Amino acid sequence: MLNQAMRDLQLRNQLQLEAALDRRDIPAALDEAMRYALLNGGKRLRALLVYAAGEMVDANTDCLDAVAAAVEAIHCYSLIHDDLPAMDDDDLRRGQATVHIKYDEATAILVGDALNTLAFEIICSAESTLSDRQARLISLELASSAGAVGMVGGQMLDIGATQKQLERGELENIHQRKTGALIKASVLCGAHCAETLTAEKNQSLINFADNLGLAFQVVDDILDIESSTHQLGKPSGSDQALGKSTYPALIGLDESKRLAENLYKAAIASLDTIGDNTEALRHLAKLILRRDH
Ligand code: GRG
Repeated sequence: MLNQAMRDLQLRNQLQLEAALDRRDIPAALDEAMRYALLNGGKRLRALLVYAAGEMVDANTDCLDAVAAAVEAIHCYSLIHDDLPAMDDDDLRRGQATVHIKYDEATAILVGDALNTLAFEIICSAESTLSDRQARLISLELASSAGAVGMVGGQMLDIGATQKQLERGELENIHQRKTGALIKASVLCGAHCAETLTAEKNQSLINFADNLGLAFQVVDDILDIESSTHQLGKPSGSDQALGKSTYPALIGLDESKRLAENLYKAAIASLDTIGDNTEALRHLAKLILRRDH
């Protein structure tokens, strides 16, 4: 389903991440583990969302490169910490041993910390492509979506909800924060790379990203049941094994599929009000809905 342009952007993002590590004098053991985690696979969907939102506003590609690399660094950190024994305790990610299995827990914690801060170094050192205002806006968006109000807060709620029966609103709140927030930030930060969006179009983009972010997590819940460990590159069925609250557990598999479809349609309807240059965002939204891993 990925077209050639998207494969090119995945590669571009990979090279940007590699260059960000190459440019820094990182202690050898940390450098090796960061490369192991960051440069080995991943669908790079968040980077693709950055480029797609940037295409919509005709943004400068160098600016998008920095934002896409930053977003993937934060995402990778979150996966490494999520896999730790104190959290989901997983031993497989992106088809390979998780960082704490390959190395050790201390290394995994430090790789996560280093990737999280690397993201902001990348944004703040891109002075030739980002204005100070853009760097501030993008840093704020990334920090708030990844931090206590967003992803970290969602993870905390998720841990607290283990083995509990949640109301639908509570589950939506967790999913929006834990996964939706960074997906939304990817779209909005891509658009921040140009300053051409009207307030009305910006709101439509927010609506698109909110719906897409939630759709992503609903699909993830479904895949955890329907896909194999081999397809996912991480253990399938782990949500149920860990007593996690998911949409299929709460509303059933068929209703979850209908919900994902409806969220996708709502996302696309928001793009309809934006108009031009939204093809890449539409394509990615469909990819997120129809993905099998
Ligand atoms: C530890 C602060 C902290 C947060 C963790 C993101 C997250 C919060 C937990 C990950 C748990 C998980 C598997 C959630 C499902 C949604 C998700 C983020 C899936 C992984 O994203 P993909 O499918 O992964 O885009 P790739 O490997 O393709 O980049």
